[in-house]
Amino acid sequence: MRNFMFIAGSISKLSPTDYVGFTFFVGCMAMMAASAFFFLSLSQFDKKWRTSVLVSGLITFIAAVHYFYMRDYWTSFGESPTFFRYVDWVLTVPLMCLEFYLILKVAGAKKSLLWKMIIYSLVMLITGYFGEVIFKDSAALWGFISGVAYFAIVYEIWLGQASKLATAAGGEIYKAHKILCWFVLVGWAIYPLGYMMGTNGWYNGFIPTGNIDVVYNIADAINKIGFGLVIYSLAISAQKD
Ligand SMILES: *C/C=C(C)/C=C/C=C(C)/C=C/C1=C(C)CCCC1(C)C
Repeated sequence: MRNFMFIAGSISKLSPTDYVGFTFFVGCMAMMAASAFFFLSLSQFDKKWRTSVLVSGLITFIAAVHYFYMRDYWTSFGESPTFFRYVDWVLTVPLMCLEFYLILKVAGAKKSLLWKMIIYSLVMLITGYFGEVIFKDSAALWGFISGVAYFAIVYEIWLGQASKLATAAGGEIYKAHKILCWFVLVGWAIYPLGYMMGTNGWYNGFIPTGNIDVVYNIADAINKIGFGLVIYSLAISAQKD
């Protein structure tokens, strides 16, 4: 009994009134469930689609592990686990760029497209981290630079090379690409809103205040699981052709 109590005591407790901690907890469970779903579905796909679905599972799995630690960090210290958050993003966002490349490969996507998107995403995240953690006094400036990199990604997939490849591919690939484009334009736009809630800048007057972690947690669930499901449905429908 004593040992048990020791173990229970050493795991930081989630208070029933801690709604922020609750979103970390639910986020962790949702990411774990999604990973199991994607991994267990792998054997039904042929080689061509297996990699894409595998990457969907890796994205939610990496997030599940980070959410496990972020929940504990939040309940232990009552502070935003910003470092873990950005480590998670630096791993998962490039994997989401990889998903675009993987589905467009059949239409002749080149490695250079993949690298371009990965570099944009890293610039977006590293400058975001600078503004949120290291150079807080100039958060608005770093957020702006990050926003430019974000729009470079939006441009690339909606109007640039990636969009031309999707049009050339046509059919199910075109449809899936379009849905992923909407995720990036609308779902990813939640993040800069969270950033503006949590940092000081000219925007403070008209951005509602609230908990930044709740915003990021909701955005992660929508984007990581949603993205994976789009890839999963594409794999299902494309396999029938
Ligand atoms: C799974 C995690 C995802 C899809 C994370 C995406 C993160 C962003 C799109 C973050 C964007 C930001 C800006 C556009 C400006 C302010 C700083 C950031 C990093 C929050």
